[in-house]
Amino acid sequence: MSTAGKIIKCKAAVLWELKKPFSIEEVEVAPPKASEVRIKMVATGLCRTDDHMISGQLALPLPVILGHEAAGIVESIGEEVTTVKPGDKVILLFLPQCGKCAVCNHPEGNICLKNDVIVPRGTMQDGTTRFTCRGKPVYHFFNTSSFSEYSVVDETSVVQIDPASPLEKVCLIGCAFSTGYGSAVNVAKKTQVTKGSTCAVFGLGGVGLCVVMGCKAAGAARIIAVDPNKYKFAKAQEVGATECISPQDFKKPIHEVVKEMSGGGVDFSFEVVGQHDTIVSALSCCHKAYGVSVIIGAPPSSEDLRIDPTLLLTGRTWKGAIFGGYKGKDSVPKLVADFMAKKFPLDSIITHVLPFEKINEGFDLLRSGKSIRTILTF
Ligand code: COD
Ligand code: ZN
Ligand code: ZN
Repeated sequence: MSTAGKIIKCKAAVLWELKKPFSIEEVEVAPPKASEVRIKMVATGLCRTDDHMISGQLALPLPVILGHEAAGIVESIGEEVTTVKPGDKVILLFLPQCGKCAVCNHPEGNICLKNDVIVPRGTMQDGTTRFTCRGKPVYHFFNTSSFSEYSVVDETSVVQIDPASPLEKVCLIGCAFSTGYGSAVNVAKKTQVTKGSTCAVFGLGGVGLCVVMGCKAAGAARIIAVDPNKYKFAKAQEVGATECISPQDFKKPIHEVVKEMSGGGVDFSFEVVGQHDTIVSALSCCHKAYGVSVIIGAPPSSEDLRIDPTLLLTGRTWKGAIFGGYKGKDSVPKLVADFMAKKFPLDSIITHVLPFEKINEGFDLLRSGKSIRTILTF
């Protein structure tokens, strides 16, 4: 019996309070409105950004259904939707591409003005939610909310992909892969990692390892990987790091160590931790005359960062990127095609696969540093 046009009752992981475990609840998921799409979730990754939301590091309305790195199958669509249809395999886009705003119409940049990432409202474009639990509205997250068996997203936040693709792997193209890899190969054409260059990557989580992959794909000769958790080193080497160092093994500041290792500073550095000290270390360790440093992590929203302007005055370039600078609707299907053509691996960063109900266990693994990416399957 078709569920189109009807409320679907299903299981979702609801966050009622900050710093508390998710509670698996029955939720009601309303049918999609005119420009919306309801998706049956198949697989979702657990990203540190979800954890930042649980800890309150980034502000968000509650109760909420988190999750932003996911793939699924379209269950039903609103009457104005033209780019996906029921039965399509899709990836959810936490950065939408409306195709109409100033950013979407500019060749550079991907922060579509319809995004719900920079200052999350937790609602659909019309200001309402499609989730209800125990009679209360539940907020959306990044317009994706993949920690639910069904979710409703705007058409701009979903894209069709190759029907042959394995959703339990390509869900990573919904965040970790694109965010990391794109930061190396895509963030501003002029400063793309160049052949033979030396790179430094701070933070070897799921996203940082994909930065390493991107540096390697772009032809970097040396990739210096930095993380205090040495368990991450084997994976980093597997995906292309040439040297792995822990800040805890040195008395002097880590940026000095990296500068010495690279004969005066690296060509490109990447911050994939989300802390002020590592943002400054990454900037400081790139070459003072021509180094480029890319911020990928976001520190707590309420804190400003102070730096010595001389760091930039001498010629460094300082950049940032969300989702690797990719415009999602245009790029994600191509990245999936590249994965299907075996141009990059995703298996290397998947350390755990768990059923959806074990979501709290999955986050415990992430917090204890024992996992890289855990995939939840529905
Ligand atoms: N130096 C080097 N590495 C460190 C340090 C340090 N001082 N401290 C911790 N680390 C390492 C950890 O050991 C860990 O291996 C790694 O940093 C971080 O990895 P994860 O698995 O916790 O995180 P990821 O890879 O899932 O995500 C990293 C982000 C930086 C993307 C995330 O934390 C973040 O800041 N997100 C906000 C930005 C955003 O919203 N992006 C869009 C969606 S992801
Ligand atoms: Zn993410
Ligand atoms: Zn737009």
